[in-house]
Amino acid sequence: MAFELPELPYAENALEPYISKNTIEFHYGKHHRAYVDNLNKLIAGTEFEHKTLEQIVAETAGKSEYSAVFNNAAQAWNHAFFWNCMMPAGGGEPVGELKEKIVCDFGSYDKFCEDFLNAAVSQFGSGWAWLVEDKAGRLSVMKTGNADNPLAHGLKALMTVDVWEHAYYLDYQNRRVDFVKTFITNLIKWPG
Ligand code: MN3
Repeated sequence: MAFELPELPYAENALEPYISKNTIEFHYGKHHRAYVDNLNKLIAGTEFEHKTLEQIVAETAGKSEYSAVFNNAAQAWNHAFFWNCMMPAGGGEPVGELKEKIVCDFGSYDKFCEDFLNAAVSQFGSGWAWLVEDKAGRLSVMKTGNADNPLAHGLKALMTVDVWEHAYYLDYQNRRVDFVKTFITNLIKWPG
């Protein structure tokens, strides 16, 4: 049974003017699709064929002999998660319990934004910035390179931004900082 490209939770132009339809067409339609297609080719007839994406990521993380499977499985998971971390007219502070936990663990929502922006901008080369929760329920910000993600480190991902150049270059060129600031202010969809 092969993995399928999950449907986008909104139209390809729904995040304009912050992320263009052109970017989504390439990012979702080409890049995300390629990770899913490559994974299906890599796992056909192997022990991973009937496992979930989460299982494949956990079981191949850090194992060099499975690096291609890990990279494509993790990127398939990361992108499916990322699309659901954004919505039209999103952005701004979360509410309720998540807001309270952010204030408790970061000191303030503004401090969280500062830490998240710093992680996203300082990730050298391709990767991701994340809001994660550890097994004790404590929140923190992390950055990962390439396909790496919190699942591979036993952490729960709550929110992420893709900082591979393909995520922003058509709209923001080299201005990753402007893309991430816009993501925080206008695009985030908080969990729950
Ligand atoms: Mn991407």
